[in-house]
Amino acid sequence: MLYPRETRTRECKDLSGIWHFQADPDGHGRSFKWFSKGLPCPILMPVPSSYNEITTDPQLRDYIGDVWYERYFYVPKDWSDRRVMLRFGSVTHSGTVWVNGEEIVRNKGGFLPFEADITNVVYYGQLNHLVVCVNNELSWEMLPPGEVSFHQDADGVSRKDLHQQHDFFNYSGIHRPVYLYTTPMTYIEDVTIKTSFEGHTGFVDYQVCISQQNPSFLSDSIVKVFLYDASGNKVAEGKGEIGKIKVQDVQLWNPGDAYLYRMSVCLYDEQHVEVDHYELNIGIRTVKVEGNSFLINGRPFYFRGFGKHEDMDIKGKGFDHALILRDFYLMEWIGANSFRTSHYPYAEEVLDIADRQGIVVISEVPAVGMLSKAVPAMGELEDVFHQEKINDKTLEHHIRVTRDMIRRDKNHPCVVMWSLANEASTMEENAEPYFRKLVDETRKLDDRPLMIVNLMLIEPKKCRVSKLFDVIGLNTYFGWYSEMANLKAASARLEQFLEDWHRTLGKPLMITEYGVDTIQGLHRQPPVMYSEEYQVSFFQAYHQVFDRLGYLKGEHVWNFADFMTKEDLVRIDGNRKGVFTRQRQPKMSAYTLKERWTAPAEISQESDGHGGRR
Ligand code: GCB
Repeated sequence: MLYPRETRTRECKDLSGIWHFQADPDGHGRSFKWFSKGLPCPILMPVPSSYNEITTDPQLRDYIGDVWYERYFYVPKDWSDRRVMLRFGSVTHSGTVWVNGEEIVRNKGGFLPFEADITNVVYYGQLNHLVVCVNNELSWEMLPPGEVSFHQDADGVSRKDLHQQHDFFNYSGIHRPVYLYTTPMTYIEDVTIKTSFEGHTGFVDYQVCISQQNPSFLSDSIVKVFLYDASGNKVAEGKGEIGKIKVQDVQLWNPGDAYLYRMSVCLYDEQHVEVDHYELNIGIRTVKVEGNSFLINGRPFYFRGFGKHEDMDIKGKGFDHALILRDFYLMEWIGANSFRTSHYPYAEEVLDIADRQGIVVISEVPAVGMLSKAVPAMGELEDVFHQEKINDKTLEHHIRVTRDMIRRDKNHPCVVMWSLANEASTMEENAEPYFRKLVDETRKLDDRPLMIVNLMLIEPKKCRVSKLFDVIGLNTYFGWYSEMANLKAASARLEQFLEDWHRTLGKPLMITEYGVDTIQGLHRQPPVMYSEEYQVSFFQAYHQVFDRLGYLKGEHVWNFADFMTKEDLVRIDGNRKGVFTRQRQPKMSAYTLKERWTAPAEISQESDGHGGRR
């Protein structure tokens, strides 16, 4: 799916701003036709943003059910000869959209874009009425899974509760930008590229998909592709809908040293008049798992960085360029070279910046909480892969969101791997056919390595699923959820645990999570749990083990920054495992990581500046 961009033939209007908003606890909206009559008692709400913490209303913070958004917009008169599209970056978790009273699209899944063709629904040169009904309920047939129940309030009113297994707040609303954009009537629908190189020559295999609206036009149309270097010089070109272009003296996209070419795709009619034009940045690089190595451009890569969240004060999961850039500058400052989009695909704009900054990304689908416990490292697990919980419908949805994520992100050089689940109950018998089907379907779509992220409670011999994947992520909390306050015992457990996985699987392993809750400003010497000193000691203890073992492919700390969760005894105003506070200021441990991740002696020769660690 192409990101909406302005080009020579396309225009774009950002509908971000203040919209009308109304919660609908009694479910009146549909029966009273709010989609055509308008919202009866709206308040003001920013878009994009989560709605939960904008007002002071406690009911809205924890609200479960339908809410409605509304605004008016103009479509310029001169757009009447084009195709007009309405695109939502994400609506969490489900959305139904009406324009001028007509339903135009429904979407399920809160972390990927969806769009609708509204060419024939809008009034040109006049005001148009846009209404969106957003629902934040979860079920076992969605990702992340969840369950809605009802309770009676003291005032006798029945309200909905959401039971969720994942550890982040159920922020809801229109989270990412809403765009109105045009394409010509016959248009470039999709572009797919694959890159490679041999010696100093780069190759870009491309495939351009043209809309099927006008078959007679198609037979005579011509596609041309031009590649420009970073200084704007044309370096290569190709002709036809499918082709391979050669780039002499190629400059590769490397972690920490991003080089982007601009690809310009042009569609001409039989008179050689340009009909459509689209542009994207591409990076030429290869990714491969070979034996026990993770190779970028043929050289071993060691992941240093974080599991993150899209999360901030007030806006919740609302898109914010300032916050995104702050995070990238902090990652650069601390010496991180990568992050995982735990636990859902992030806004595509984040990937654009990672492409430009040379930060490596593991993109994850929202498959989190596919197990029976909220704080996963504690307690016994019950089976969830069965008819009443994770079933064929869940799998269908899982495959669909994986496909949508790949369709959106496939051309980003920063994305080097797909993570298909975080901490699923993979020791269950039924988990194996589920993940086998998912992996088979995913491999048909893209050849990037596939990762699964495992729960520390599951022993390697009992995991029925890891064998299907190329890279295994391990989430490890010895010294926090077990071996509490005993880092010696924690190190021993960690070492034993990793050795066990290494021996059993013989596949590349990386630590996808390790961390401890830490209250900024709480200092204790000797270190005690929740103090900044304990977080530092915990990282030091883990790093000694990682370095002693030497075979890990990476270390991703949990978490980049403190983030909001649902309320819980072990969640003090959210999850405090951040190395940075929620306001993006460093805790003590940030300096420990910075020292480790920026120390020149720590960069292995073998990886040639990729940031490898022996
Ligand atoms: C995990 C989960 C993550 C939690 C984290 C924690 O294993 O993957 O979503 O936030 O543990 O802090 O408990």
